Amino acid sequence: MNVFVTGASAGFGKAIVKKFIENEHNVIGVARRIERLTMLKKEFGAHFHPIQLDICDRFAVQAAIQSLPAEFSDVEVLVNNAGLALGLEPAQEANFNDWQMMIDTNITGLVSVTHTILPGMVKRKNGHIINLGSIAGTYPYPGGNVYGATKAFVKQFSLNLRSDLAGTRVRVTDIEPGLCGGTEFSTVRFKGDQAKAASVYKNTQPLLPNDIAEIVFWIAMQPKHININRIELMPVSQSFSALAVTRDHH
Ligand code: 8X3
Repeated sequence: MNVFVTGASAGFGKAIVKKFIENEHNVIGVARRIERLTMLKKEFGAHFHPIQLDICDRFAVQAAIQSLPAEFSDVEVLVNNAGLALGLEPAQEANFNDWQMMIDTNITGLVSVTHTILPGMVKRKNGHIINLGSIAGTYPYPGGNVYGATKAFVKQFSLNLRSDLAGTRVRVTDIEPGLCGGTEFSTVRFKGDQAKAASVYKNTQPLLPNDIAEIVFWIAMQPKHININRIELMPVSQSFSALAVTRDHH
């Protein structure tokens, strides 16, 4: 099977690549950082095809996918994993460039890769798009503003794709994880502030990239007549809290 993974060089992406390679599939791994891709190529060998690419560059996405070597060109599983959160400030204090970057990557990048790969899947009557959403796309939290909204887009886009793809045999799944450690997610969100990033996971046992990779693989390995629409998971140490009530003091 040919599996196309964005954000392949670290975190969930790297774990997903590893899982499929270990199970003797071919993986096309997309990432921006060439030195990391080179290391992955050394680690994974002939079954791994690295592409250095920023998924925000729509024309580069099209060119790269159109020029895939023949043995990698029929993509059966697309894992739209690349994405990021930037900042946790309330909306009125947020940096607009952070918002733009999240929209560019989590929405525009994801739809541009999907738009390029999907027609081939439909033509071959064989394909599975697995999107990485988030619990943030369902549950609002302070500072989640645009990040959560991009993940709500991913969720609804996934469900809407299913509507359009009725009768094509192409499957679509949205995976919605909660607190997950062992990735660059929080370091990126807090712009390299390691202490702040670490505090997110302090005294908890978060989900780990391998947990996500196992689930992605399980979803992709379901018999062809089964579509997992959405799957939401959290570590046991994460749960829900009450709605906020503001009280006036006279
Ligand atoms: C990552 C989970 O809780 O940081 O999407 O939004 S959370």
